[in-house]
Amino acid sequence: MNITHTKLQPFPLSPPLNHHAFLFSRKSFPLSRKLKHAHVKNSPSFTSSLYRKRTLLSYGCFGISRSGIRSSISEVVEEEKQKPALVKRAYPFDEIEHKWQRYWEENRTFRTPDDVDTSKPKYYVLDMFPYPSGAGLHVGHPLGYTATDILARFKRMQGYNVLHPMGWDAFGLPAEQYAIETGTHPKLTTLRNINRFRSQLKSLGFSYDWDREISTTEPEYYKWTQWIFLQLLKRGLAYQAEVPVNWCPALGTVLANEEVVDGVSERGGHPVIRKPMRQWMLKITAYADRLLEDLDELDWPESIKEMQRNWIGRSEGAEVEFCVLDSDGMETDKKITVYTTRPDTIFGATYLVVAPEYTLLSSIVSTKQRESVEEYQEIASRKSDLERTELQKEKTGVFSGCYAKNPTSGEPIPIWVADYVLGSYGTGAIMAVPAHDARDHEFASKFDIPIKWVVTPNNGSCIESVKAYSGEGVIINSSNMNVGLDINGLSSKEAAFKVIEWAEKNGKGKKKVNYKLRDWLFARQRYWGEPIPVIFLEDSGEGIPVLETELPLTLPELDDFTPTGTGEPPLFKADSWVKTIDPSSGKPATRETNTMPQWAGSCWYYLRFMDPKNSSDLVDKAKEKYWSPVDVYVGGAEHAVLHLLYSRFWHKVLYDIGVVSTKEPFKCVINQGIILGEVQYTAYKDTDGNYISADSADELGEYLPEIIPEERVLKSGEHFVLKDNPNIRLTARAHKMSKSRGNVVNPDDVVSEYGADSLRLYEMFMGPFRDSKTWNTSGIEGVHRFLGRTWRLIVGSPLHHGAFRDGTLVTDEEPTMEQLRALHKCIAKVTEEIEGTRFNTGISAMMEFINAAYKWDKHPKAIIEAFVLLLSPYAPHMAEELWSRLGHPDSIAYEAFPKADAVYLKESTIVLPVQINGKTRGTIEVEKGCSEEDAFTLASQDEKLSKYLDGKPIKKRIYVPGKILNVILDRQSAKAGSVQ
Ligand code: ANZ
Repeated sequence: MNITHTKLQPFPLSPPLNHHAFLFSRKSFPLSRKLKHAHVKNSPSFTSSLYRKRTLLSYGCFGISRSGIRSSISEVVEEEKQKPALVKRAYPFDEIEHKWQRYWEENRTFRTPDDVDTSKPKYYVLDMFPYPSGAGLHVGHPLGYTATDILARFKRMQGYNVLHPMGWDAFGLPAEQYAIETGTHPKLTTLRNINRFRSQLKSLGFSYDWDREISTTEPEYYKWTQWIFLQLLKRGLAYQAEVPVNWCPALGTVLANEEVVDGVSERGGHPVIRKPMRQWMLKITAYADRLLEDLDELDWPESIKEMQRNWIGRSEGAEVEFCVLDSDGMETDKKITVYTTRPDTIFGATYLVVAPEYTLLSSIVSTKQRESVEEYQEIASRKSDLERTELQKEKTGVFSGCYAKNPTSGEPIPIWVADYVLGSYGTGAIMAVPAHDARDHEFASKFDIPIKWVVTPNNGSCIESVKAYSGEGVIINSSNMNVGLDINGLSSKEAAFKVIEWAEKNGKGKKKVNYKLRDWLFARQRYWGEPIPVIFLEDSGEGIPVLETELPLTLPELDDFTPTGTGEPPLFKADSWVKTIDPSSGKPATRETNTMPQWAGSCWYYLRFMDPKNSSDLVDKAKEKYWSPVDVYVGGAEHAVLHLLYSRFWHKVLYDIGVVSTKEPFKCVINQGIILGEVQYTAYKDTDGNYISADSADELGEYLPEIIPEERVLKSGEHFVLKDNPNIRLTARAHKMSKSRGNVVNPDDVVSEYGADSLRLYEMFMGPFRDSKTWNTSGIEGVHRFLGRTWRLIVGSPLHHGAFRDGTLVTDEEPTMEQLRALHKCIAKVTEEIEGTRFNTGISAMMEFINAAYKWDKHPKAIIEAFVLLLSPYAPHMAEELWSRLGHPDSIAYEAFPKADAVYLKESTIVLPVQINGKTRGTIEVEKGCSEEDAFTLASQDEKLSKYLDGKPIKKRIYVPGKILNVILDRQSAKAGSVQ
């Protein structure tokens, strides 16, 4: 196939976001007061039993009645006196966690076989795979990963075949920048980072099928990324165009949008200009309608769907031609076609604006204005689209020296050049209607251009004002019978329709649908990316796709990653790789030296997980059919648009060519909330060093802020104040975790301090999964205590030497009704909350259960086993250990998840008010269908009621089942009795 360098103008309107913005530093975990306390508690001088006592007592918050605690407090205090100090944690999580991680690894417990029994239902739960940054894992990662892990484990236990894989989105800028700075090959950096990420993830006990691990940087993987590119090329969906890029002359390189800050390079602060360069583009616009329509059927957050709709930005309007006039005011054969969504306002178009990069501009500009126009073009070339279109930005522009004719009014109107019109949208030219468009109004006012009012609000009020009226209404001042058009008195909608009809009839224009969506700029002038599989014949420059049989086209080794200085990508330096021969003609050729953007590899990785080792196909058809679509896809909201839109686009192309069987890749998408750093308290001081209360000044910015440690802070009502001076109010704010603020929490530190199960549980317990949440170290202590309590309930207290006994304390008794009720209530709640991804409230249910269980004398095995099963998706290490101690030789991972039995969920007792002589004296708890006799017996046994009834003669009893028991005493015979 031939590829020629065509000259096309589209380019993305908005800068691509940094795909995986997980570039957090690995900073040492800031020891909060609470954590330091934990260190004290861990010190050998602190006795085990004292710690246990503290832990038990501190569980007041879970509502335990002390009398119900199996080991009473007095026993604990006794133990405390007798035993040496050895135990240093709530339960031996470190031994347990390593042991079970090893077990899972050795037994490949979470391996999803290649040939699963497809008669069983499937569940594909996927995390947005990370960019393995040098900073290692951040506590934000495990939030989503724990949620998906709970879902994966839960579904396995419900009998589903579960696909729960993990991999690395490992091409990208940071590794390349690091290579430029240190000379370390990106391959090495990437491998090192991947190893670190993998071991961190394993230390959190996630049940990934590690046999399916993939990295976008592996040739076996990117062979298929390149293959997809060739399919796009075959279908005309990949093409080349001259598009403006960020060119930094001083650095001699093209910069990514994220490397340009305020018009200068992030590194070195050198000026950056927009310069047209040959680029690969993908025609995502060809799929705009389908990408829009198919959103409706997805179970995604409404906010993401709306963002995608806005990004695609479908608008309906018209293209209308304006004829360019010569210096004598005569019509020429040059035409300017504008795109407008308001054809109803056409009589009010008092000037035209063309973008500075408008291709026809140089052919219409007058000699007198040429110099100023070129100067203006040069300045505009340095601005980003975002800067140009900012509403608040003062409008700039220059007259082209030339006029066009308004086809409806017949009047000559000036043609201006202004950068608030973008070359990449619509036709790059607009009809400006200053009376009804705010930007046009501002521009016309500034440059003294006439403003003509053509729409009046429906109430007919006078509209001429200092501001544009941009609403719809009734058309005025819009009739010209010379051209056969009169829209006066029509509504905006009717008028728009009539203008389009008129334009189509008179060959002046047509109806037009436009999209904000731009074609996707699919080339980077970078080394660390997938090579684009195309060669160019040296003689003709003709582009030829690399044969599919030659894929993967591997990235050549390179020692020098620095820019070439000419704008050619670094791959240009790999001379022997670049120079090649076209296999079909035998002619000398050169390879494409641009690489693919980081988005490429992440567009289709979810498919490869279904069949990661397949060397002859991207994915086996039957496997794809079984596993597609992804049932739940969890990740950050920062990928709401680009990643999710690009992968939907590729998926649709793959659907069209029969590689995939579903129209959409991700059935349900969930965004986890952001984790903000621990709350920071700030006090403010004036220039004399005196504290100023935060509520006493409007503008705190003038004062000197001072971070106040938590131990110096007191909560006073809704506010926080200085402990030693409560008149001074502080500000309390949680900030995004960042290296510069020093509030980054490292999961490794939390794991070594409290264990992975505690971290998992804490991240789920922090608040609703989708909300942003504030990190709070004392919160981990809370869930850690809960796990410790669970452990001690089942295994018992530590022995005198600090170790825990083998086995458990469970008994073989039949469970009581009360126990069964508590258990089934917990099963129902935990199940419902996992299914609804409300993990925090699922944990509360388990905490309630443990509180209830502490009141029981005996803990039947049947009850405890079921609880351990419930706990296992959340705290899998502890659950495995307890399960094995309960006598089960196999992993808990595939045991059936308990089912709530409705019998135990019915509330069968009621509270019955008891009256004595018509006066309510107390209540009794009775079975729903309780007889009068039983109710009376219970009332007479009740401590409070018995004193009214004891030995007293009864005249009659009034009993309304389920409502009331009224006992009328016989006063007469009581009196008579007393006389006798
Ligand atoms: C005349 C007019 C009158 C307009 C009026 C608006 C209000 P959306 O909805 O975003 O598609 N426009 C067209 N091309 C443009 C470009 N390349 N750069 C900047 N602005 C451009 O917006 C379409 C409207 O935005 C068009 O309708 C055009 O201004 C402007 F009372 O035309 B309108």
